[in-house]
Amino acid sequence: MHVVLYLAVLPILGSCSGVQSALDPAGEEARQVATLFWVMTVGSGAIWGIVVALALYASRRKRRPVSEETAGKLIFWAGVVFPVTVLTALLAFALWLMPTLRPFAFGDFARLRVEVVGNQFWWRVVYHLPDGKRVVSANEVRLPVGERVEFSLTSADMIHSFWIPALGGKMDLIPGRVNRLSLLATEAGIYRGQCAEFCGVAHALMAFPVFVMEPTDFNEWLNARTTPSAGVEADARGRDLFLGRDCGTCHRIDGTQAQGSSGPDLSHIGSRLTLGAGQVKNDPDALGRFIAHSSAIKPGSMMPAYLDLPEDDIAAMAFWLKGLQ
Ligand code: HEC
Ligand SMILES: [Cu+2]
Repeated sequence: MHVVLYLAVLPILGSCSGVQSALDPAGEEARQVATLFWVMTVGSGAIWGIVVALALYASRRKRRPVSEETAGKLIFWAGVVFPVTVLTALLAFALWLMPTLRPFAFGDFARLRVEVVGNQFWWRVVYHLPDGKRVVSANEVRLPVGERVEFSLTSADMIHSFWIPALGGKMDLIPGRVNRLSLLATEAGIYRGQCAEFCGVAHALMAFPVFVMEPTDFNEWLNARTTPSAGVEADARGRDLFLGRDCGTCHRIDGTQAQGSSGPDLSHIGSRLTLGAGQVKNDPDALGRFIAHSSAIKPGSMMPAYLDLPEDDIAAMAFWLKGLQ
């Protein structure tokens, strides 16, 4: 019996920690959500325990009729005063937690604005620096630890939802509208975000890694992305193949004539952790497989297959792309 119970709670406990857990907060907003969760859980558990204990007591004690006056008092205190007090206190507590979850006075304290555009089934991520420069990336989010960051969220097609459970609550990305979210990451590390609104077949496969970095590392990373990757000039064959096909109609690579925007920006693709919005580890082999037939890795992917390309052409392209660090 104990073994069965243990096995039953394991998966539940397993989700309490890890890279995508709201109960393992690594940010200011997520910590507040977790606090609210624990207060609600412990509070409702305690009330449930008291009610069950009273019910057991009432069903076991010797039956004696209760006077009308006692019954009236019981209903007044336990049925009216108690719930009203508890619910009012909980509401006040939840409202008190809310203002910091809501976007207000962004300009005052957010140095960095990150624009996220949801696409079927990937994320465009644009960093707007204080000096007006823009850095375009995709499918991963990098943030400095200890600094408040403003997100502006919108969508190119369906309603998506931007959610990094370890850092804060979720917020919808709605076509034609910009939603704002403010997050303060407090612990460096690698976390995971996920689309949290059904947006089509590959909705569940629309994730992204989140890197919370030391501010100096973050600035270094960002600066390196304001210029084309050093790898752009390397390996003429892979580069010629990429530019010779139609890849550039959908993808942009800084420093080349590939300037498409209906697919993820590939300017520094080689340095990204994953491919296909968090689906597979980014290595030359996976890159080749993704180029040849992305929907074999990610069913529903909106990128056409290139099954006609010879294997060594694909390998050359993958090699060149991996070099775009
Ligand atoms: C019709 C537009 C289109 C064309 C043409 C196209 N792609 Fe894509 N590509 C996409 C889309 C859309 C995605 C995102 C797929 C997803 O993850 O859902 C993508 C994803 C990728 C990725 C993974 C990027 C990431 O961050 O995960 C690579 C690499 C890639 N394409 C390479 C190529 C190459 C090489 C070619 C040419 C041989 C090419 N693509 C042609 C639309 C296109
Ligand atoms: Cu989505």
